[in-house]
Amino acid sequence: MQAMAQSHPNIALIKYWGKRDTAKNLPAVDSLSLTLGGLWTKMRIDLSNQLECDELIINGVNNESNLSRVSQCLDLVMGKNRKFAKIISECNFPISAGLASSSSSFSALVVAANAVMNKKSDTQLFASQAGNISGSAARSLLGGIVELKNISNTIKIKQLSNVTRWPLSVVIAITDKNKKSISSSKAMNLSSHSSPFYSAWIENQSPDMNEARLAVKEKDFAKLAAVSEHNCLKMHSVMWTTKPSVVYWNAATLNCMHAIRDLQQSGEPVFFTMDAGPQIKAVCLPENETRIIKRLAEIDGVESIMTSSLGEAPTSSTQL
Ligand code: 2P0
Repeated sequence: MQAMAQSHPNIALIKYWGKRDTAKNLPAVDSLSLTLGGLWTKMRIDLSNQLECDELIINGVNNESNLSRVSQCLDLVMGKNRKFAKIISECNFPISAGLASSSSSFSALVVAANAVMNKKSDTQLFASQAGNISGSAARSLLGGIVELKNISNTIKIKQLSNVTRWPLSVVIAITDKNKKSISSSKAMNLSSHSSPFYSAWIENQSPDMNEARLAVKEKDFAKLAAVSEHNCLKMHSVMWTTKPSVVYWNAATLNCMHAIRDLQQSGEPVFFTMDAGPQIKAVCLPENETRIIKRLAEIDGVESIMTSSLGEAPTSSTQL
């Protein structure tokens, strides 16, 4: 039996940083994200009686370092008595570099694993399974603009806007394709124990969520820009004040931020966000995308540019 799934990564505008339950991987705060249609992960699962263990191949290369997390995800969805699987993953963007590859990878894996078991599609269940392995992956189960809420001992996801209601573009300036120095999981765990700003971060998330939700409802770009940049810089302040400090930015990241601020000064509707990595994402309106690409491409240290409109929920197919 074989199943394939394709899923898009998402970037949070109102971020998740820290867990309220590490065993269940439950986030400490609610979050809000954009699903990125231009970026994708394709995941194929082949179940076989011939295999003696799981095998993982990412972009054509055997991958040992992510195998245990992938096997853990398959155990969660399929049960521990499952057959071993060959998992073949393909991604059209750099992985483990702050471009949310775990969100597209684990959402695709959960969808493919359920498909290979012939399980009926269940977005909330799939989101909680994906979230159990990677907090951000839960949000990739829906397209457009997505909210993740903490509900008692689980999470719920909700689409706030579909891909056509409020089309937004994301211009991604890649400033370093290398693997990040510390994983998000490890870094956020350190932050929760050592940053003096961590408690303030948790306490102030709810007003940011309310503001962003309202901005999406009203399609108010300036409102979404202001709260998103504020929330992003607040998360990075928590990272910077972690012991030892977690600094994902490089010089080009900062230069891109200044360039985006200059564009804002000249009246351009654009704003920045950065995750656990040095890449900068500029959110803008589709009609202005070309100008933003041109400006960011001129900056020293920008290695390449990717662009994305909003993307849809994952898709899957099976084969005997
Ligand atoms: C987010 N990030 O909301 C935030 C912003 C990175 C910075 O969710 O520990 O790799 O596996 O649940 O899913 C990092 O994502 O973290 C993350 P884990 P994950 O997108």
